[in-house]
Amino acid sequence: MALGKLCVVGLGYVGLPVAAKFAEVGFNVAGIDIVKNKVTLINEGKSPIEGNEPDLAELVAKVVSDGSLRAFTSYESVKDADFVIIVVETPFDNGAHKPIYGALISATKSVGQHIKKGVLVIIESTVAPGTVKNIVQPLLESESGMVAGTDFMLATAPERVMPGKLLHNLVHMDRVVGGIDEASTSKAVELYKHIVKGHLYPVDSTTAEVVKTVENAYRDVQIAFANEIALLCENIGVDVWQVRDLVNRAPSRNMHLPGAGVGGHCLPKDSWLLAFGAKGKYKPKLISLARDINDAMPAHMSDLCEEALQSHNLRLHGSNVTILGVAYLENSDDTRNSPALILKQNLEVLGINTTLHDPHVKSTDTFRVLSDFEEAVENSDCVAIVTAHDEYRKIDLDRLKGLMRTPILVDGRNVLDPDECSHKGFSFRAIGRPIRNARNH
Ligand code: SAJ
Repeated sequence: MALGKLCVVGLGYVGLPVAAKFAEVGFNVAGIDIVKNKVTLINEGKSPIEGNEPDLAELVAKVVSDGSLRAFTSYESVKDADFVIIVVETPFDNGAHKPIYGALISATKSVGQHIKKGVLVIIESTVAPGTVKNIVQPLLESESGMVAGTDFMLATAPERVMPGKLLHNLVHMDRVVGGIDEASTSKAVELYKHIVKGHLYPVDSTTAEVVKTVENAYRDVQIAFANEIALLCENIGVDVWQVRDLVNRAPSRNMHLPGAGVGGHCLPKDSWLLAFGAKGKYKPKLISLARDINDAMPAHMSDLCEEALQSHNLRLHGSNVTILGVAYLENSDDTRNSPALILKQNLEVLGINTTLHDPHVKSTDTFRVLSDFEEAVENSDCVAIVTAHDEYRKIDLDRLKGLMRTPILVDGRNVLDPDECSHKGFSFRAIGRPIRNARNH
């Protein structure tokens, strides 16, 4: 006898693992997604999620073959669901300074039109504080004609996934669960106990929304601090990595990693979602400045490339720069808010020819990515490392120098050893490190 009927709306890198996990423990799960070929693939027992996700493909195959997970494009299955989890994308429109809730609103409306009395609806998407109470609840009530808290329950349980650890984080991370009332909160905690081994913290829905966005705003500010220190170190002429190592030996210091930029599906938007929740009554200074500092790092990489090319008396126009790493995170294929694509734009505005390389990312209709390293660096005047893929830690510098037209390296992720690069005859630039020219090595 199934533990109950559960729907998951949105079968992405969060929704599919959630659906598979609930199916594995004994729920009868219906996944819903608007993308037809994703639904088809899942019903064939295959995971549409690329990249290295331990155990996910096997789990999807297992629960589809034993019939506990089925995927649909229609919302019909919501009708007899005891639980409905909505986990669709909630990006932020930086121009209009507001969340883009199109997917959330259409999913919520469709769910509202199909839910039965007594259902528990859960929002796992990261949303601005107040969204569950002020947007999701009224929508569900108007579409269903029912009253939240009386006829159905509503909660939010923000996800804490990370590419490469989707299933692991889902099961082991502690989690906040926030209902619109006590009954919703405890029903949601009871549900997640089936799949979460981490601690479940019961709160109200708005507190849960704030916790989620603050935990990422916190990380973004920490990274911005590291980036600002790197820029100071460059201009003072000391090595930020040595500074960071020694600072972090002081008690309760944890300086993060300076780098070529902050990409991904969380950090670039969650600070703005948090700020939006304050409805303009308080405009944050620190977290918005941190966003500006982090968003300026790809441009700083461009400045480093430009200065290095000019130190070799090269005209920028017609120079060739190879960008290593298009994924926003090492050893991942996820290109959301990729700093490399911003760097590419900055360089091309200067008339520089750019080549993208990434061992995990495939070309799309908007950008071409090479997977062959030697092809990507051949005849290059400057190789810029933007993502710390493991492959880039094993570069044969002698071979590289032989393939390049001008021996310039710009390291945005502390992947290379500056002394070795200088010794091998490269001009070397890096975020947070003093300039080294080939001639004075
Ligand atoms: N980055 C730095 N310096 C750092 C850490 C990260 O420049 O010290 C850059 C990364 O290169 C990347 C971006 O920031 O471009 C984001 O990196 P991330 O490690 O935060 O990875 P995300 O974006 O996948 O973050 C997720 C978040 N999880 C959720 O929102 C559910 C975040 O809260 C987690 O802390 C992070 O995973 C994690 O560490 O698991």
